[in-house]
Amino acid sequence: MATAEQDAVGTREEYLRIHRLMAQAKALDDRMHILVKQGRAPFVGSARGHEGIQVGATAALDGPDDWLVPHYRGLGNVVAMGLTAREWMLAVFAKADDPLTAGRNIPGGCFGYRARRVVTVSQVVASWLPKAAGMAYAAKLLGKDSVFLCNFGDGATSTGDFHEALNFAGIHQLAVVFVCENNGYAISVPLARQAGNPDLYRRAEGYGMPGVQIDGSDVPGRLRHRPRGRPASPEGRGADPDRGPDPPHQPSYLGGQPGPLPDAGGHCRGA
Ligand SMILES: Cc1ncc(C[n+]2csc(CCOP(=O)(O)OP(=O)(O)O)c2C)c(N)n1
Ligand SMILES: [Mg+2]
Repeated sequence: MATAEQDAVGTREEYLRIHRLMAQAKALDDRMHILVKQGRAPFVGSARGHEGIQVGATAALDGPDDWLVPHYRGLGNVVAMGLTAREWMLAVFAKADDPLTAGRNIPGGCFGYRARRVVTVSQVVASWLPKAAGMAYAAKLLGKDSVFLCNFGDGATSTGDFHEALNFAGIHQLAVVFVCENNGYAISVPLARQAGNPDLYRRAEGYGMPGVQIDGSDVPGRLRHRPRGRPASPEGRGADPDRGPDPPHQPSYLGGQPGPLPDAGGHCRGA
């Protein structure tokens, strides 16, 4: 899309880092498809087409107490949090040294990684959204300067958990960034069968939080919507004259469109 015409909002180093992370996530994801076809891996919840929105959003999560609350499709997110290819493969091949689940779960299905500030992800669609709001509430009560990045799909927006989480975050003005990765399908169910209004980002207003729609492949656009307007480095926090001071706590909602998955209809083998 019109990425090349966007004003640069990040530094050269930041763009290079993001590009490297996106390439790493894509390479790992491609390898997963190969391993599944070879019968050597049981499952891939593919992040294909989601690399931009996942890495772009996560790369802006730069505080020492910031946490990722990922989607089961969030390989790009966890790579951006520092997960290495070796660590991922230890999980895929169910090795005891697997730092995600000690080799006890389907790859990418249900895992957490405390050392990298990755909260445990679940396969139960949208169940992690209230968790993100609850953790942000705890952080607020404890006076912590934490931001929680919570990613989910378009199908998750038709669950009760979605409503409860955003409602709670809006009431308490919690530091959660809800990112909807809208790939147009919940397995085989198209968005038109999930939502009467396809502009999912507009729901944010109803919960008392700002909502924006962004092109999921537009990484500069993503950086423009950093969590709480944070600049790239901890040293630079609060120093950006264009963004003004950060509010202590404020939820926000990004309705991203990463572009359709090539095989969005097939979930378990290569979706
Ligand atoms: C509560 C619940 N209902 C149904 C399922 C089966 N299921 C797994 S993925 C999925 C679709 C989710 O779609 P979406 O939120 O758009 O995420 P995507 O997979 O497209 O990234 C469903 C219905 C589930 N895992 N959990
Ligand atoms: Mg979807």
